[in-house]
Amino acid sequence: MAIAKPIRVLGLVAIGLWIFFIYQVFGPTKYPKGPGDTLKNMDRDPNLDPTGEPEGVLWRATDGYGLGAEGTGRINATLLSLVRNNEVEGMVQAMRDLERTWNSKFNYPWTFFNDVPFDEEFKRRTQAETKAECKYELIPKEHWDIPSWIDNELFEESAKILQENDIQYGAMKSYHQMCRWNSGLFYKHPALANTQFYWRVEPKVHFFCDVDYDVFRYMADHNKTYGFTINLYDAPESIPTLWPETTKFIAQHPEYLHENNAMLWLADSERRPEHNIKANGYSTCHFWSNFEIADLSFWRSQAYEDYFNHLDRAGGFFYERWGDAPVHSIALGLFEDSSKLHWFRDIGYQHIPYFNCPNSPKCKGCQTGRFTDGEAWLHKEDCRPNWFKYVGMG
Ligand SMILES: Nc1nc2c(ncn2[C@@H]2O[C@H](COP(=O)(O)OP(=O)(O)OP(=O)(O)O)[C@@H](O)[C@H]2O)c(=O)[nH]1
Ligand SMILES: [Mg+2]
Repeated sequence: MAIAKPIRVLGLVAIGLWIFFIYQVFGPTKYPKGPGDTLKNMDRDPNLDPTGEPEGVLWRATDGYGLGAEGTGRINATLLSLVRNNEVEGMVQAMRDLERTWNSKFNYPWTFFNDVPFDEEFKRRTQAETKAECKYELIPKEHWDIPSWIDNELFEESAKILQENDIQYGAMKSYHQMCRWNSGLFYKHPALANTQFYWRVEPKVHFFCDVDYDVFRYMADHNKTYGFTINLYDAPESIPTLWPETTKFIAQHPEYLHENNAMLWLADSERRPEHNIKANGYSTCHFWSNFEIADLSFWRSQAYEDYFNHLDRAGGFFYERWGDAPVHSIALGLFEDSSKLHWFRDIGYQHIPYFNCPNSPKCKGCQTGRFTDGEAWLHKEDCRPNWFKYVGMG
């Protein structure tokens, strides 16, 4: 029996609507888009503007930075690296860059940390790169070991989920240990007991610009707590419960919130709304901590100690892949005066695949304003525009 045409059309429309309905309910989740989700809306890089030195009195190489007793200008600070013996090549390269552009003028000591003893080759080759003193420190077992309350089976299960979500190094135990140590343990090492400031350096990073003042003195004289170069979005799948744990902590300790905090920066949901939704309220914007110049007193404060212990007990360093970058950044954004956080726009820097490239005749080998030499979509990971929006260029 032939079906009349209008009935056939109606039938087809009904089937189409049904498929559309099923897709809406069971299809991929749709997220709102924000300005940071498209490459069209990338902001002009402020690094294109000429970059000078920071304002104010600066300490120069002529102000007492000779070796040993001649180094009266130096303050209590060190260059600091957590590194493996087999990364000696990359370490030597990073040291060579930083010694050439900065430390050969100021002679700050280097302190190297490792979870196993450094071998003779590592010591010999790194010491050969600097006139300054090098110290080689073993991390105490109790600082590096996976804490007793972490369940190995649950870790293995969680690692599978991280891998399914393409979270880099998600299944690598030592990577989780490294992130935890960098978050809440490095500053407890006895070798740093009398140290106030550090500059963290990773193997294989590059420094491009001559810096002619003592950056540690700059931090001390200008009352800065933390200095950064690059600001990035994190993979929300690596930290789904970091913000919920943080809000629980704040509810228990409202007294730790600084009155001039950067909460608006942390909680932004405009630029990349999807990140905020997936990270349950955190924009995922963080200071990229493979570079950090900071005052250890902040990590040693009661607020940070309590915050780290809370996070550590929650287990996310192992069951998720909480990095020291978001952990440090959230703590700074909540407990510190945001005017004490400084963008070192004048320090040309690269850790693959991102750069901080100032516009200055002091820089070589770094294309002014270049953010990445990788795929174009990587530009979306730049969240400096948010920092500038909520806090300023400080
Ligand atoms: N001693 C030691 N150092 C480690 C270990 N895992 C990582 N590190 C160091 O910790 C720092 C961060 O590790 P990376 O492997 O560079 O991590 P990442 O920067 O997130 O990843 P990449 O993009 O591969 O550089 C580097 O300085 C490493 O040398 C470890 O198991 N032992
Ligand atoms: Mg690295």
